[in-house]
Amino acid sequence: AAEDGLNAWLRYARLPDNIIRQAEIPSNIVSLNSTETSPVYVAGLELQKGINGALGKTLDVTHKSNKRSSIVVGTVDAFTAAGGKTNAPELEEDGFWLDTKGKTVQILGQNERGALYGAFEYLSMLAQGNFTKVAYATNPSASIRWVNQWDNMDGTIERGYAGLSIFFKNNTTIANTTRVAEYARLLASIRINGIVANNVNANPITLSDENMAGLGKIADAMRPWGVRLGLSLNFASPQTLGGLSTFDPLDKSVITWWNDQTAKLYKHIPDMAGYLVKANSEGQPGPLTYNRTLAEGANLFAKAIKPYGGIVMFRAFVYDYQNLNESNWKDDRANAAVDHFRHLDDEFDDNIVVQVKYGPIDFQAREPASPLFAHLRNTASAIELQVTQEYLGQQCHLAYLAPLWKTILDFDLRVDGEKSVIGEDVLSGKRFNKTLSGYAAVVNVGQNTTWLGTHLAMSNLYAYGRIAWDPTVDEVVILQDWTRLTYGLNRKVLDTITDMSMQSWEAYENYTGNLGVQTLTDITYNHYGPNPQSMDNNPWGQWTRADSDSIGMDRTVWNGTGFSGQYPSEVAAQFESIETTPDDLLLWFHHVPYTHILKSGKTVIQHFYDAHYDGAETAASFPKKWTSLKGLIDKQRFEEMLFRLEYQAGHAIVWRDSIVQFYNNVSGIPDAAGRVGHH
Ligand code: GCW
Repeated sequence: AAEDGLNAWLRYARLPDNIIRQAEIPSNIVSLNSTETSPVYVAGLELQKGINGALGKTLDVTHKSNKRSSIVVGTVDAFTAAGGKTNAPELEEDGFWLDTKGKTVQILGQNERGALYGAFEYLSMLAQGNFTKVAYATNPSASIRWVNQWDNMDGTIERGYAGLSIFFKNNTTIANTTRVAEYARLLASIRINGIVANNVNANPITLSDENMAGLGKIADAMRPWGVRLGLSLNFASPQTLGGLSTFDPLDKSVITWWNDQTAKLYKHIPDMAGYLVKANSEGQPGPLTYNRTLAEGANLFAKAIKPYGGIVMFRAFVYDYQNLNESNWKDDRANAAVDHFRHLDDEFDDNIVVQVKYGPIDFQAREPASPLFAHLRNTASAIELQVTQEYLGQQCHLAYLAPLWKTILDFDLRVDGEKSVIGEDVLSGKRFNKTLSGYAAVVNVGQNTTWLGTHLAMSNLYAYGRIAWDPTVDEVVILQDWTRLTYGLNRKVLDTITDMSMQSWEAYENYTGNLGVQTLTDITYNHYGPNPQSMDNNPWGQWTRADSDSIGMDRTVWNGTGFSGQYPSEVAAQFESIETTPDDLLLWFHHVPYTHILKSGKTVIQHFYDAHYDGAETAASFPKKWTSLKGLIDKQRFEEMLFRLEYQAGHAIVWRDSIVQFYNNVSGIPDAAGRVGHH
């Protein structure tokens, strides 16, 4: 059972006989590369394993084209060099061609990684009992499709909810890389091509000689799966690790130090993907210490890594919490990213990618899209999503997040009055003609045999990969592919998991924080349970400005923090006015009385009350729905998930009661339905 968990959506469970009978599968597999560590080689083995599991057929794998009807996997170039004929069109990097129409199934990648992706695509079809004849090419929406782990060198994981690190322990790398390779296999199957394994709050000892060698082994374990390793850097390392007197990015000795470290790293990891840097944020060191710009800081690494073809992911999550003061009506952490980066758009080297959290604050249950995407016209950018449910129930609550991510990716920033949808236009690189751009997601899998700590949370990791490849694909389609691959083809299982998952994010928002006020969770410590008090007068700048009459952050230009003015004019005008701000972001942009009437016709306070009762009721329905699947899925997963859902239903009541009582006390306004308050 543990092994099933580790296989996640790559279980290849045996299909029912009546479905297997419909399958027409060639009798052998040809993998056009015989080097055991190559992606095409592992693709051959994966095809063998998957077909054996799902269809119960054992196919040989050979490495030379033959006359028989085969499943051929390889690059287009290798295929044509071996005399193969194909209708494959010109492909982009990592793209592939899948043709199941002929006697021979062609799985041909632009590169080896693409061929491997094609093999997984074919297997995904087979494992879902889908034997339709297809012939199509697919290319990624963006070249950067990475995950970030926030793993500490001591083996703990910052905001990790699934046990200890699979990469590090005792301040060094884990010698046994079995789990690392298994993770890389999962990532490859969703077309992720890079991973930063260590926390952005980076420990300088990551770069010790011993650790560099260990990182080399980690990269080796992932290479066959086409997943390249990147590393988070600590800006002060030249001083703290290197013993220099400074870490000034313009100092010659500092530049030399980083060049030397980079050269050493590339000896161990010849295909290292790049660096990730969190600078001058939440206590992390950075260039501002020396009055150098963030761009000067980023360019230091960009220049060091350029000769090796690496890139620098430079995080836009830069804010100075020591200078935030809630009594100043204009102070607003949401302004920080654009304030820091808007004037630097021409200053970054071309191998730098600014990595921007999806919203201006921090992975909240509801945020408007970061306006920074509209300002980075000449600088490559990537969006940062969070698979780990830091503010969204920490995998103890079911929350399928693709619908949340879509609110951002589908948002049209209207830059210069032109269509500028974040996913399909901006992150694809099309809108501003960029070659580098894409996606990063904080994932934080751990040693738990479910990877994320609980079974249904894995739909988020799966969905992330699918969306990074194509942000226009429907979130229900993704969810249902994942469900069939993970739980089989039973219709009731499919419908029930779809129903629960598709309600889950909205339910979570309902029983936590509504109308864009943020999650109302404990902000100072663990970001988990309800603590609306903590959402004001905290130094983190995550505020609601709740008092006895009114609530919300006034982020207008005319009277507030000016944040709405960071958007291009059409969007700015929409958010500037209460009338045109959607209800679900009202309190994000405006400070209003509790008695303010929403577009829905309810007052703000009554909406709070009703939404909390609705959300908790939805959560209460989950264990019942799940129970209806008894006997339709295996006992272990059934019981483990039921335990979580029952807990969630209870915790949703805790949330509901804490929040409604709090605002009832603060406002003194009774609940029209008489549920809240002292009776
Ligand atoms: O969401 C906050 C987290 C921190 C995290 C930080 C960041 C890694 O609470 O744990 O630090 O964001 O993204 O840098």
